[in-house]
Order: sequence, then C-alpha cells, then structure tokens
Amino acid sequence: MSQLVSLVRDGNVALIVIDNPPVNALSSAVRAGILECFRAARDDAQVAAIVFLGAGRTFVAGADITEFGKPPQPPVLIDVIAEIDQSPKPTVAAMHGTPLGGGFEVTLACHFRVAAPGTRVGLPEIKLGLFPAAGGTQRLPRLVGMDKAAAMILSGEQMPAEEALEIGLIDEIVAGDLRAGAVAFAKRVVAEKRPLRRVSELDDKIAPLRADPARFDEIMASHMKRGRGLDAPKAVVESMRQTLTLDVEEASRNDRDTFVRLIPGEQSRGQRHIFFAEREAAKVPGVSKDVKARAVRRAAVIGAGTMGGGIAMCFANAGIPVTVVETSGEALKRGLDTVAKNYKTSVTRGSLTAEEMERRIGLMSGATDMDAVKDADLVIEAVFEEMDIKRQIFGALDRITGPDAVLATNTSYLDVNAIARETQRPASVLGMHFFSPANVMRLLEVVRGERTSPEALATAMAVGRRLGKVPVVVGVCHGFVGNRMLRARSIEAERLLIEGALPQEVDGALTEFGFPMGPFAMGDLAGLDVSWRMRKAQGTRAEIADALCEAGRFGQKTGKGFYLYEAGARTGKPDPEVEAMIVGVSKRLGVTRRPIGRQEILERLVYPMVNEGARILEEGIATRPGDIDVIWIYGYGFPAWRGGPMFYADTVGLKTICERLSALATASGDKRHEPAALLQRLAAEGRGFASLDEKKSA
Ligand code: T1G
Repeated sequence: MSQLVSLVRDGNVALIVIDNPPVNALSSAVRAGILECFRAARDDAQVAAIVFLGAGRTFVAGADITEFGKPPQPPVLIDVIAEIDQSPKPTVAAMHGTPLGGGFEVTLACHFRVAAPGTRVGLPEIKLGLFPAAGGTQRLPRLVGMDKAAAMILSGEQMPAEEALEIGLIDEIVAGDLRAGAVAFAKRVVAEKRPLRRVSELDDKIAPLRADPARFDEIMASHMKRGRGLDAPKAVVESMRQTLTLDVEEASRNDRDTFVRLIPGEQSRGQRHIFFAEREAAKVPGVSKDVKARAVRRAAVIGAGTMGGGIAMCFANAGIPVTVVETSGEALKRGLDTVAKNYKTSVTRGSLTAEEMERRIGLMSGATDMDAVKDADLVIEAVFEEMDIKRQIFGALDRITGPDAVLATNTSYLDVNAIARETQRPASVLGMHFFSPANVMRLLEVVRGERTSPEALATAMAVGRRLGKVPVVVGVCHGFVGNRMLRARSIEAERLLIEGALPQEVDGALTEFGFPMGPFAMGDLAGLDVSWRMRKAQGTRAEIADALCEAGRFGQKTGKGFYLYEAGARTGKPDPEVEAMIVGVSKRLGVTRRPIGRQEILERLVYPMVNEGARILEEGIATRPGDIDVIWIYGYGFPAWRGGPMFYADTVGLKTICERLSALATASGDKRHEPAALLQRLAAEGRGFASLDEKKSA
C-alpha cells in the first residue's frame, strides 16, 4: 500500500487510513491508494467491515484542486466511489475536521457515517465555480431530501456534525477516540447484522418529486439566490434534476462530462485563483512561519463612531474582551447604543440568539478616560481622519499602554509612518484598515510601516484571522491599495457623467459586470458628505458630487443623492433633478455631452484601476497581483468569478488594456492614463500579471 493510504486490521475490521497532509486531498496517488486498499479489504475473507479514516487534522477535504486544469490521472474519483458504493461488506466513514467536496462524496458512498464532535461537512464546489461531480448531487438528495441537499450544494456552506446527525446525514457522533469508536461501530453493525442501506438505491425522498417535477423547480428556484446567471449553479440544478430520471451511475457519468467542461471556464478559473490567492496573501515576506504573534487577550478601540463600533463588535464576536473609549459620555452612549441596536437586529433576523447577544455585549466595556486601555494588548484607533488628532492619540497611547502592546490605526489613507513617529515604539505601530460596515466586510488591510516589526505584523494578521477577516499586508501610500485604486475609478466615473453618461448607466455597467452596486449607488449608501469633507480638507473638487452635497443631497441618509430614495427605500430611482444638475455642470465646463456605450464605460472604470494596481506593484505597496485581487473581492465586491481586477486584466489581455489606456490618455489629456511601465513590459513580453505570482492553481 502507498504511504499515502494504508490498510490496517483491527480484528475483523479493516481500516483504510488516508495520510496526505495538510488536508488529505484526493490526489491521483491517494485515489489509487484508496482503490487498492478497498479492493484488498473487500476481497479478504477475514474482513467483515471496512472503515475509512483520515490521519492528521481532517478527513479528506476534497479533490486536489492543484490537479485541476492538468490532464486527469486514473483512477477518476467517480470510479473509486462507484466501487465503494457496491461494497458487499458494511462500509463506515469515520469523519473529523472538515470532510468537504470529494471527501464528503466518498462518505456518501459508504453505508454509514460517523463523526467526531465539531466535525463540519460540506460540498463547497460552488465556491470554486464547480459542482459536486462525484455523486454528491445524486446521493445527498436521496439521503436528506432535495430541499436540504439543494441548500447545502448551492450555498457551499459547511454543516456542523450535530446538525448533520439531526437530518440523518450521519449516523452517530463518536466522542473520544474516533478510530476506536468507528471500529466499535463497525463491529456492532456486523454483530447485529444491520441491513446495509446503499444510499444510491434510496428513493423514498425522490419519488414524490418524480410525480411532481414542478415541485423540483420550486425548490431549486428558492435556493438560487446570488448565483443567478453563473454556470456552476445551473450545472447543479441540471445535475440534481437527473435524480428524477437516471440512476446514480449514469447520472455521475454525465456529471463528469459537465465537470470537465467547467474546469477550463473563466468562472471556475477565477474562483480557483482567489482560493489560492487568499492563502498566498497570508504569506508575508519577512514574516516566516516561526515569527511568534503576540497574544491578544484584551483589545481596545479608540472612537465609538460607525467604524469604532463595528470594530469593537468584531472583537466581541470573536470572544475577545474589548474596551471602547470616547471623548464624552454622550458620544460613548450613542456608540454603544448603536452596537446594541445592530445586535438586536441580528436577533430579530434570527442570525443571533438573545443569549449570544448578551454574551457579546458583556465582553464590551466603555470609558471616557484613555487610561482604561492600559492593559490592552492591541489598541485600534478609529477616530476622525485628522492627522493632528491621531498624533495626539498615539502619543497618549504610547505613554499609557504596556511595552508589548500593538498600536494600530484604522486610517483609510493617512501616513502610518507619521503616526508611528509620535511614539517610542514605531516597531509596534501599523495600520489595521477595516471596511465599512466593519463587522460585516471581511477585508482587513494590514498597513506595514517602514519600521513595523515582523512580530507586530504577525500579531495583526493572526488577530485578523481570529476576527474572521481576510488580512492582506499593504504598504504606506495615500489610500494604500484598495482606496488608491478606487480613487482612479471615481475620477473616471465623474468624468463619464460630465461627458454624457448618467449615474444609472455608469452603475449599470458595473452591476452587469457583476458588482453588487456601482460607484454612485455606493456613494449614496456610504454618504456623499464623507468624501465631500475629505475633498474640502484636501482642497480638491468633484464637480458633480460637490454640487449634490452643496444642495444637501448626501445620499440615502437625506433621501436624495445621485438617486431619489422614496420613503426610506434602499434602492434609488433616477432623479430628473440630478440629470439637470449634471447637464448644467457639463455646460458650465464647456463640455458637449455625447451618448457613451456600456463597453466604453466599463473599460474606463476598470482599466484605470488595473493601471493603478500595476503602479502599486511597481512601488511594492502590494506584494503580489493576487493580493490586489483578494482586496478587491473582499473589500469592494469585485465579482469573485472574475478573479479580481488583475486576474480579469489577464483574461482581457494586457496588450489590449495598454492600447485602450493609451487611447484614453490621448483623448483625455490625463497622463495618469498612460500605461504603467510594468503593464507595458508585461504586454510587450506577452505575459500576464499571473506570471508574477507563484501560485499552485493551473
Ligand atoms: N486541494 C489542494 N490543496 C488544498 C485543498 C484542496 N482541496 N484544500 C486546502 N488546500 C491547501 C491550501 O491551499 C493550503 O496550502 C493548505 O491546504 C491549508 O489550507 C470531485 C471536484 C479544508 C477548510 O473546496 O476549504 O472536491 O497555503 O490554509 O484554513 O466534487 O483549505 O499551506 O500551501 O485553507 O485550515 C472541494 C477547500 C474541492 C475545500 C482547511 N474542497 N479547502 O482550511 O487551511 S473540489 C474544497 C478548504 C472537489 C469533487 C470536487 C480549506 C479547509 P498552503 P488552508 P484551513
């Protein structure tokens, strides 16, 4: 047997142990090893039952994603699973960790499934632009019914073993030694001569749908939320529809063909790129795995505004006690009341229990005296974007907190080095830039100052992950990575309005591209007065946004912005008043308006961002193109199935992008549209940004 898969005996039970760190992925060698061991156990007269077990931290977590896009090696997974499915002897899957994807599909081919407490099962293929093509779409509905199966497969979410037990997905939770417990379970099955229930032959949950196919469509429609229009969700529906007419064997063969077609598709390539890019982003140059992060037992947040309150919620949600400091009792009360309101909304929505809400609120304390943070291991400043205020706060924090405390600023664009210079501990100062709403958005830009130490960085990255964020290290410049690229887009979006486009046309180009909303709807949601205040502080102008603010149109908060929001509606309507204002600004600037098509709008919004991303890479502000992609997907809603701005640029072709940017530079006279040197070099060499990333995915 290969060392990746071994066959051991425990009495009359054969154990097939898979040991392929780190997650027991089903590489071709593992598949071959499983098949070899299974056949040996099946054909051994001394063996009465077979248990599948994963070594290390988890049962099999899926097919080996690094193999996708390469020529498939035998044996293919559906053939391995088909043989297990036909086992004449009882088969038991002993699960722990995260049995996912193909790994969970192996367990569905077993007669029985047992799991250690805390195990989480799932079929997350949809998140890779794929679908469970090794029988998951055929066996799961036969086991738990179409509705629960569709919910699990179309969301790709993990399910705790305790819930899986309730719905009959697993047979027993095994406390203590999983291996011993699973063997004992198998021996009981043999001793009791339990009937062997082959999942592929179950039909009681499918027959009613066969009689009422419309019900099948209703179920599918109820679970097809975000994935509308994408290839993988459509493939899931058509694959699951086969349960009404075909047996598992035949349907699985069709699934394999569909799967092979999805693999090379741009949508799956984009999502697999992000899967690996997110993990690459966790690898910070100069911060090796043996750099020890400092323990963060207590946190503190300075400022209880929208951001400060949201950040404090992140810590409470992660079970970390957090002190919130404000300048006055009134401001503090306002901030904590907003936090309580947010939690109450979650309880009303059913996404949080009242007890959990009380527990989290109990982890938060408030103060108006900065001395309250003296025991904090990490302090995050989240006050107004005024450098003088931040300088004062960091000077005070430096005096008050312990020598090992990490001091972070949530600034979205100010100079972290200047802030660090206000302290005696610049090595422990960095930026932790959360995205609004901080308790929801997963991106965390960790801003590395010129003197930030590896330990401080490791601490911020570790805390980011504990808070459930996706931390990405960025360098110091105006706007770091995300907001610097957003500014390039915002300038062009305003120009498009002046030259002839309307807000709904500009926003429509991006929502059709896959963004949840466009720049103007986003501005109305965030509040146009926020960036207006920043522009006034910097002495810059945005003609149309300024005109709207001067007319008191701050967006949703005032019922009017770029759009009209009737009676507190969340979705705005085009407002003829705004169109008249825009036409007036064009006239005042002497610009002759013209109709602008969707493709031109899209190119003028996305390509300047790519150009800024190339400069960011040249300057070393981001380590990899994939880091920029992760930032835009987790911080700004760039559609994951497009892989992020830099991956998308590769799919367009950098030569094309260079040509369009040069034309834009000539037409607008704006030198910033001249293609960045890196972009020109890669285009000239016929390469893409991907050639700069060392990645595993094909
Ligand atoms: N294949 C190859 N490498 C994988 C992998 C996989 N399936 N899963 C993880 N890795 C690598 C990962 O890149 C990282 O590498 C290391 O393992 C630790 O991962 C036929 C076709 C299991 C919940 O989608 O969700 O089965 O950076 O940092 O936070 O229908 O990994 O250390 O070099 O994420 O503890 C379906 C994907 C595949 C599961 C563990 N399965 N993995 O999280 O560790 S498609 C998945 C995860 C499929 C079938 C279809 C998570 C995890 P490195 P990590 P973690």
